[in-house]
Amino acid sequence: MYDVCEWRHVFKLDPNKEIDDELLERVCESGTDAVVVGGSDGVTLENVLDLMVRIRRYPVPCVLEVSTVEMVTPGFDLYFIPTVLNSTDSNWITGLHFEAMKEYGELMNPDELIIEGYCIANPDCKAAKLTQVRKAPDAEDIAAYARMAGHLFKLPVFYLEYSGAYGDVAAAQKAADILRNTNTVFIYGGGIRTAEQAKEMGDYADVIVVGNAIYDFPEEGLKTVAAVKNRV
Ligand code: 1GP
Repeated sequence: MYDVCEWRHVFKLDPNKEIDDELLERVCESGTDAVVVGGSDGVTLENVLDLMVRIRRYPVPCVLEVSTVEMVTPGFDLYFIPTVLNSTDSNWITGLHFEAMKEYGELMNPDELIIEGYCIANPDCKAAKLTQVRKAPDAEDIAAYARMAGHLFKLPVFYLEYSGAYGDVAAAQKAADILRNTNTVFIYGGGIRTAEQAKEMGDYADVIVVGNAIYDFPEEGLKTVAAVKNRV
């Protein structure tokens, strides 16, 4: 069983985006700790399966981040299940989770399921629109959500999500301070394009997520692995 507590870096690939075999090989063999398959729109069982089979050629751990019940399929090492702590729509907090457990709960291996307490901090991103996050949480709000995840609900993961935009480093530092002596892994994602940004956020987050950069700036994106994994 893979231990997310030991991870420092993951790439998140969108099943709704094209990636050629050569770049996929470089991603999977980059030394990253895992490849997460996930996206906010255009995600189908077909494109999830297609990407999973291609990633499976490599020994890197392969994770499905579930955003719809329809995309769930066996074959991944782990399943990350977001619960959006700052959503205004209860479907994204517990509603879809209830439906999934009712329909598929008996078939799921609880050891492979990891709930992620999401705080979506970029209200302009697709995930924010989908989950009805209506305002940007400020640094104090983010600190409170980190406390909810780490101290109150004691979730395995707190995910500070700025998808598409580089986030507030001071807010990440504060979240890291709050989560330091908890069992909650602090994941940061959003707008990391360069090794410098990876290192900056990686100084605070336990794990950084790199998504769009792999498609838009692959050479820079690939350098983010060494930036956090080779930290002394
Ligand atoms: C998205 O947090 C990830 O869910 C990564 O964000 O695509 O901006 O790197 P980017």
